[in-house]
Amino acid sequence: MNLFLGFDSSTQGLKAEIIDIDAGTIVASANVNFGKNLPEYNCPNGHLKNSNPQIKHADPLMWAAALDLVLSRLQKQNAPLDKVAGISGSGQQHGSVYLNNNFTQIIAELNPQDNLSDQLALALSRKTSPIWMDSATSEECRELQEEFGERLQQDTGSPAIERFTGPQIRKFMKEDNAAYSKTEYIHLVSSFMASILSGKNAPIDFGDGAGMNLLNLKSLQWDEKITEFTAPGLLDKLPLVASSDTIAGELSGYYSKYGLKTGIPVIVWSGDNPNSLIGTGAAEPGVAVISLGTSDTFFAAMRDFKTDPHGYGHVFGNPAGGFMSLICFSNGSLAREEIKKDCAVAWEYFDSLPENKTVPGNDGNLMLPYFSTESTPVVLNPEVKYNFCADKADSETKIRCILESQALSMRLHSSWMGETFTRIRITGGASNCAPFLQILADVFQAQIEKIAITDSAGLGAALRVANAVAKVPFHKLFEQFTAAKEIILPNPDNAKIYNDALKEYEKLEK
Ligand code: XUL
Repeated sequence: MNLFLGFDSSTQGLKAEIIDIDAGTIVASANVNFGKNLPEYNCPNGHLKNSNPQIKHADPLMWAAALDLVLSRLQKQNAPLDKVAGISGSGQQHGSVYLNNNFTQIIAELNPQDNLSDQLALALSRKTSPIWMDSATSEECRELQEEFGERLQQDTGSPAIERFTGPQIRKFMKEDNAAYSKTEYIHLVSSFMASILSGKNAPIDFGDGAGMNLLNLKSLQWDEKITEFTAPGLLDKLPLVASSDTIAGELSGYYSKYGLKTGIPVIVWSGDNPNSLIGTGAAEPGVAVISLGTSDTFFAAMRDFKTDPHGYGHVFGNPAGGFMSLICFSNGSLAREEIKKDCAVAWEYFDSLPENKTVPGNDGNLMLPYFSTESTPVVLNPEVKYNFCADKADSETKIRCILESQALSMRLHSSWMGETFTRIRITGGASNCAPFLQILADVFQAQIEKIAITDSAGLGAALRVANAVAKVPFHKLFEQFTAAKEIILPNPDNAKIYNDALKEYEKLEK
C-alpha cells in the first residue's frame, strides 16, 4: 500500500483524507467542525464575534486543537495511519499567525503527554489571527497603493487587497507596535500547520504566498521593498518561500501517539484554492474550476502571467508549475444560506427546485447578494439590493434569483482571464445543487463536470504529496482520482437569455 495523507484546514473546519495511490481510492477520511466540535474557541462560523462587520479574526489555537481531534478520530476508525508515507495540507488563504521567540523550541520539543493547543498557547505574540473574511484594512491598502502604484499588481499579481496578508500585517504593526516587535515569525495558516507537523518553521509555497501582496511573482522571492514598507523588519519574520513540492521537514515524534510514523516527509502546505486546482484535476490551462464553499471561487491554470485590469482577480502560483488566476466572491454559500433562511426551506428544496414555477432568466429578476462584506466587487458596508420587489416574491423566484445572480457575477468577473471556457469542473458543498449546475452550464454555455469528491482541497494536498514523494506524475493521479462522475450540458436555447441578463446584471452592479 502506498498511502498519503492530505489535510484541509478551511474556514469552518479541518478535514483529512488518506489516499491509496495503488488502488486509486480514498481509504479513510475524518472531519472536525470548529463550531460544533470545538465550541470552546467561540468561532461558530470559523471566526470570533465582532460588532464591526469588517473585522474577522479566529483563534489559531483552534486550528491546532482540530489537528489533534481529527487525528484521534482517524485513529478511532482504525485508519491505517501507520502506513502513511507522507503528509501535506491545505489552508484557508491569507490568514496569518503571529509567533514569539518560544515558537521554534516549542514545536521542536512537542510533548505527546500534552495537547497542541495548550503547548502552542505560549508561542503566540498575537492571540488572534485575521482571516480571509477580514476587510478592515482599506487604509493600509491605500497606503501600499500610493507607495507602489501599478507595480504592486504587476509584480505581486494583485493590487492591495483588504484580506491579503501584507495589508493585515501593516495594520497590526501600526496598531500594536509592541506586539509586532515581539513577533519573531509570521506564518500563513498553511505554513503554520506544516510547522507544527514538522517541528520546525516550514516554508510558504508560491501558491499561498501569492495571496499576501508581498511575493514578487517575477523573481519568486519576497519583494524586499514591498515587505519593508509594509512593516519594517518584516523580511526577517517571514518564512522561506518554496515550490509546492518542497519537503518542509520530517514528521515530529509528537504524532506517534496517533500511530503515524515519526520522520515521514511533510511536504509544504498550500492554499485551499491552489490545492483545489490539483484536487479537481485542472492543473493544465483550458479548464476552469468553480469551488462553491463559504466563499465561491472561480479559477484556472494560466497560459501566461496576466493581471485583471479591474483589480478584482488575482494571480497565484499553480502547485504543478506556472500560475493560476482566481476570483473570490466572499458571499458564496453565506448568501445562499441567507436566502434559505428567508424562504424557510431546507437545502433539499434548492437541490430540487420545482421546474414549472420559474423559467431561465427568472423574468429579469436579479439581486446583488452582499449580505456581508464582498471582495468582488469591493463592498465594505454590506447591503442587499434587488431589481424587483423581493418582499412579494415567492421562494422559487428568490432562490433562482440568488443562483442566477451569482452565476452571472462569476461570468462577468472572469472575463479578464480572456478564455472561453467550454469545460468547468465544480467542487464544494453546493455542487450537489442540480439547478445551480444547470444555471452555471447555461450562463457560461460550458459543460459542467462534477467530480466524485467534494473536498478537492484535501484531495489536492494528498495528490501533491504523492507527486512529491512517490514521484507519480499529476496526469496519472488525475486519471485515478479526479474523473468526472457526471456531466451537465448547456442548453443552447438559453444562451441569449443569459447574454441579455449579463448586461442587466452589469448595469445593476455599476
Ligand atoms: C481566496 C479567498 C478564499 C479563501 C477561502 O482568495 O480569500 O477563497 O481562500 O478559504
